[in-house]
Amino acid sequence: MTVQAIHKRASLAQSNARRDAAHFINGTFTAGSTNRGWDNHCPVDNSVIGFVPEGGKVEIDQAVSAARAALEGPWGRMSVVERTDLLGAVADEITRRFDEFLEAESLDTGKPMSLASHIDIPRGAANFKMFTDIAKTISTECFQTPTVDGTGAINYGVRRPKGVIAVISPWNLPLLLMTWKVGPALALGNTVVVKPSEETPLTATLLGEVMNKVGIPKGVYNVVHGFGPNSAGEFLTQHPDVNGITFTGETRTGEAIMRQAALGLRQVSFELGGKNPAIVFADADLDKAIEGTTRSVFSNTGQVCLGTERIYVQRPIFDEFVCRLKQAAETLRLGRPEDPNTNLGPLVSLEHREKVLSFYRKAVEEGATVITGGSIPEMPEDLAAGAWVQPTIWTGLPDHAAAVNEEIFGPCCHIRPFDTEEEAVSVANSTRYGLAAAIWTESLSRAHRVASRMEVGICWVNSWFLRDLRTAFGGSKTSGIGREGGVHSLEFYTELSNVCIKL
Ligand code: NAD
Ligand code: 6OD
Repeated sequence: MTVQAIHKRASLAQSNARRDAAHFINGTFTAGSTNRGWDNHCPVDNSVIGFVPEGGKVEIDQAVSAARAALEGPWGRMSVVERTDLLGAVADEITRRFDEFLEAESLDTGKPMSLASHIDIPRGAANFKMFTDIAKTISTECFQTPTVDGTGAINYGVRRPKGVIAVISPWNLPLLLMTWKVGPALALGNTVVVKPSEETPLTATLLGEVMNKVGIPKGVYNVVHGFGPNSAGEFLTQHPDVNGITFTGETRTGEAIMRQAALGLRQVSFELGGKNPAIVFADADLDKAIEGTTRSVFSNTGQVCLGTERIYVQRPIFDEFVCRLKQAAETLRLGRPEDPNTNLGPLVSLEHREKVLSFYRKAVEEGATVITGGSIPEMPEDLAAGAWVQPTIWTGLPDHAAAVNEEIFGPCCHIRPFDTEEEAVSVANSTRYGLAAAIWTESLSRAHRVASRMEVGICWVNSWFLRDLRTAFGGSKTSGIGREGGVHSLEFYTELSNVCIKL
């Protein structure tokens, strides 16, 4: 969809169609049996956009049984070519229904359509396409083994699907992050039960229609809505017939899920929180550093796990950097998702805004100088009830301040000067998180040197969120367990067995 087409669209608020969500179990949409659920609010204006049923133990049992049966039925018997052809069709169908996915994602999250149409929805399709290519080219190791009788043996590896995979996904990039798990899981022959975030149920539900349309067998892709503790999330991750749990979300939730996964010793793959640094050296191309850092701090209203919340700038360019990032932040336009001039949507919910604002208050209590922002912006009357917050920049906080150490997940950052490369590396690495970092320098030697010392899963140099889906993706320290992406996804989504044949 072009930006012009987006511009012509009727405003989301004017489209009164309700978007009720439903569970998708064994190829059928259902409201389930609990008679419980919640209203789904659009964070743009807090309007109710539909109802979401809450799944309980019954729905989780049904979904896991359907996933198990599909594994042992037609899906399990398909050749890799048949399977990946179907998943290629899923990608094509997402692209064909691009506008519906775009509208659903914007309704749930409030994010600008210009952003979702470049990132979220195309990646939803690409996540299926890329892993179909990987699945078709899997190779395993082979050894010729000497034996005492001289005849020898051959050892070779066989990869089998892991089984029924529980996918627990967050709200910030709902379709992108859910398909980032579902794509490889299905391409490698598994079946899935997805528990999307309670904040963003719509695109996971819509994907059920796509699965049926292209002929994915019943039970391969299941969705059960609900919350985490004592709800669908906990019931799913504790279910004894789930073979693996892949989760993206907060580190603390990861700890809870790990305890749940310990029952029956199920394997986990975790992509968790971050408190990502950017280091800007005095030799950086400042135009590029400002452009890239504006994106890495404020994109998706700061709700990107890879986003920058700490910026370290070498002293000679510190004042100029602060001044120029302030200017960039103040030119961002908050507004409706369908307005092509909007760069910044609301936060995902009023509840999340309260968390972000609590950090805004705390930063001031801890001694921050507020360079820009710091509170709730004035919005037109029709948007005033939405979860809007000002893009915010601080300086002057001590290294131990909460706003410098805890993940805020909002459009905000702290900028601190440094003098030497050694100091920059040390402060950048000084948190319990280790997800991503960005380095801005024109020195190739420095780029290599510093990148190799960053305690993170991904380090960008002179860029940010430049993704090649074949590369390893994940976090170190408390930012994750395991790596996914490209062939690395084989580690979690398949079981590797060794066959030893005596000749
Ligand atoms: P969250 O941890 O609150 O929720 C994520 C999912 O877990 C939701 O579906 C939720 O219902 C479910 N859940 C919560 N408690 C559960 C439990 N006890 N058992 C089972 N499921 C449970 O995260 P969020 O607020 O939706 O997302 C924001 C967080 O996600 C941030 O911390 C962000 O950094 C992180 N994140 C990380 C990555 C990454 O790749 N590392 C990507 C995106 C988001
Ligand atoms: O690009 C990806 O594959 C990915 N998992 C991005 C995560 C972004 C976090 O918000």
